[in-house]
Amino acid sequence: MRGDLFLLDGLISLLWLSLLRSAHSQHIAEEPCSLQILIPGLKGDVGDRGEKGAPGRPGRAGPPGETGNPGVKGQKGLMGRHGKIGPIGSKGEKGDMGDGGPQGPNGEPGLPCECAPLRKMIGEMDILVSHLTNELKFIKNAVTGVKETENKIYMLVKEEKRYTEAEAYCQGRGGHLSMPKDEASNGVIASYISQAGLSRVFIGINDLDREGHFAYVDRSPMTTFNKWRGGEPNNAYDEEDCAEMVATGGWNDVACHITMYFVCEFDKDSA
Ligand SMILES: [Ca+2]
Ligand SMILES: [Ca+2]
Repeated sequence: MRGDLFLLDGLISLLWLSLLRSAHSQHIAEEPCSLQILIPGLKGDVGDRGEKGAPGRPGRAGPPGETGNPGVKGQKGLMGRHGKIGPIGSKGEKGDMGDGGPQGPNGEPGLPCECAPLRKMIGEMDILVSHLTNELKFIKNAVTGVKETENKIYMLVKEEKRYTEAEAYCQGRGGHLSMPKDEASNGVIASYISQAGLSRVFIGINDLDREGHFAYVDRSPMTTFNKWRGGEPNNAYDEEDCAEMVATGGWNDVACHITMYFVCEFDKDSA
């Protein structure tokens, strides 16, 4: 409104100025009322209300609120399931020995012992056990391998025995110490010795009956065949009445009381 009044004052001043000019020069302006006056029109009616604007941008996040009061504690839960069984613990130390208990009542009186027959029976059983043990060794030896020719079976016994014990051992099983009577049987026994990794064994030859006259242990005479090594038999120290075979197959007279492994022979007919 103040602006409008200001504009109106300006326009009135201009009008007066124009009237003064027309009084000075009438030849120029014969119709002074034809001057146009610029006055604003009346104010228009109020316009229609505009449409609703687009939603504004979201405001900034507000400051954090104050911490709330602590809640009431809940009720105790139900018991959980059993856990898995743990590993076995280490064994504890042995406890101290307990005190001895009270003495028990006396037993019933025993029957009078007839000990002599029992002792005899026990002694016989001991002998039987010993015999069976020896048989088992024999079978073990047999299982480990025997040698054979057309008529004989040879078995190396890896038990060190004296000559007479060795012969008794072989006789106890139906044979004799081996008695090589030809090249073939001598070779079989020799290969047996060398294959076993041995150097010597007793064989069934001796001059126990007559010094210097060797015969087989079954008292059969020696024929033309022999395998004495060079210089043997020499009856060394005047005590060599038995015989051994070395791995090469040669014979040597030796003392009968020394011990060594031996080879038994069995006839196939009686085996
Ligand atoms: Ca002799
Ligand atoms: Ca000798």
